[in-house]
Amino acid sequence: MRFDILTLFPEMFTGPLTSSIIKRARDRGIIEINLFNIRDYSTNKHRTVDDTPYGGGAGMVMGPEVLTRAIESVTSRYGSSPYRVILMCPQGRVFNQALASELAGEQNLLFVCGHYEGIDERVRESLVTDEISIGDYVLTGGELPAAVVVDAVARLVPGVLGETASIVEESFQNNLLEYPHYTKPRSFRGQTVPEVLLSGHHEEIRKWRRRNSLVRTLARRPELLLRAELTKEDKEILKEI
Ligand code: 4GN
Repeated sequence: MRFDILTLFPEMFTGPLTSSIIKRARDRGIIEINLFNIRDYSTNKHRTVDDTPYGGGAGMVMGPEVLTRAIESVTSRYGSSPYRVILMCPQGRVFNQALASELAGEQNLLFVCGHYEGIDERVRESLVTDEISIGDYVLTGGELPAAVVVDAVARLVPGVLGETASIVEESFQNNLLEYPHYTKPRSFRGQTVPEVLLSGHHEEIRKWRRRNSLVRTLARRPELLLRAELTKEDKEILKEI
């Protein structure tokens, strides 16, 4: 799967996209990530990419010529393969695990990271296919949101994660929060590991984990339970709590 990113600050991606699991996946050729500097598509002598807004007001707007040239240059680079052109912006569809799975089914994603007050509306209308927000807050640019989406989507690409880690995924996709985890030592500063986890009784452990997932979800994110697939046993547990 290929991720292309249009940005004014490619260096903002170096940390998150050259470390850990994403680095390994890139090195192995499972995913490809390319960064393009929007400024390279400017044709004027100061290489500017923004201009004052029609109608007046504070701030600057990223103009349509440079952005259009940048987007079309990237989407035509690899023949005519279909592209989702994703603009990261606070007005977009709120990102979640379901949208991550949807995007993981694509071959090519192009992320456009906006700056200043925003981008010219005509680029949105003609070239952007998706507007995505990572949550209800405003950042200085779309770079950190794009890195978040790339990471969440990349880890769903087959081969990027090992098998054990993918279980975490299933758990969230079923709209339940994870149960608590423990490792050695058995006792740490007076806090002990729940006895059942040391017992070796697989069925008891499974029940304890399920119960704790349900308790946690009910306490912290009750709205998720409405979308979770619950067994009769789960419903009994919830009633009891
Ligand atoms: C996306 C972009 C927040 C998000 C952004 C978000 C850059 N802030 N919640 N900032 O996903 C105006 C034009 C703000 C660019 C945009």
